[in-house]
Amino acid sequence: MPSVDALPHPFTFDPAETALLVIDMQRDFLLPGGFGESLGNDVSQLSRTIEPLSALLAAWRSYGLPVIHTREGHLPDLSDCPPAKLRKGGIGEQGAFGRILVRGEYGHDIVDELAPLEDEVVIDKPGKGAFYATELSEVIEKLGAKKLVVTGVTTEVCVHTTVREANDRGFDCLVLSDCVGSYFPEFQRVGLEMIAAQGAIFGWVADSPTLIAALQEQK
Ligand code: C5J
Repeated sequence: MPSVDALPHPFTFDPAETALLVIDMQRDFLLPGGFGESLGNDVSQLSRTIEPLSALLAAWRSYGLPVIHTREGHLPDLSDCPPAKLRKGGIGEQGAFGRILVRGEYGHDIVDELAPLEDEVVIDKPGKGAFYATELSEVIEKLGAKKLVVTGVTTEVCVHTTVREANDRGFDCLVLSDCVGSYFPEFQRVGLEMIAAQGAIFGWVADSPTLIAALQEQK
């Protein structure tokens, strides 16, 4: 069984029972001119994840392993958007890439480099966590996955919320430091430290070349 050199200790996994989760790699968050940048954020802190994530996807797919993508967003009538989230502004308003975080709009979709393949599941989620108000639990159960490799953006928001939700549901999660991103370098550093603290309080942390090497070694 592959073992990844991870923090706080090695992460061992059966590839046949592990799914790769790619969280919210959407144009609205990542592209210059999009929602994220309009809030004053440095999107290069997120876009640096695209290259390692592309390489990981290629490797993961080459073994025929399952990939699940998520997108944060809302129905066009915003009926699934909690009032408190709406009141903060932005959601549903016209942005550079269409209505912000609204399903079907250009900005809501995943960046071209990481486009899901036809047979890969895409989960549309109204919240920060990928389990809340989605079919993710059923999808994971159908795949027979017991562990998750987690990537995407942003580290301290949707990645953290999802990993915490997954941990509470009994899934061990390996978070890949170079394939998750925060607009804030300090949050990236501390966010990763929090995951692996106290003996993997809610997950493990490694980088993608280490995971790819572990996959190749078990060939
Ligand atoms: C945020 C996310 N940060 N995908 N969404 O609002 O982390």
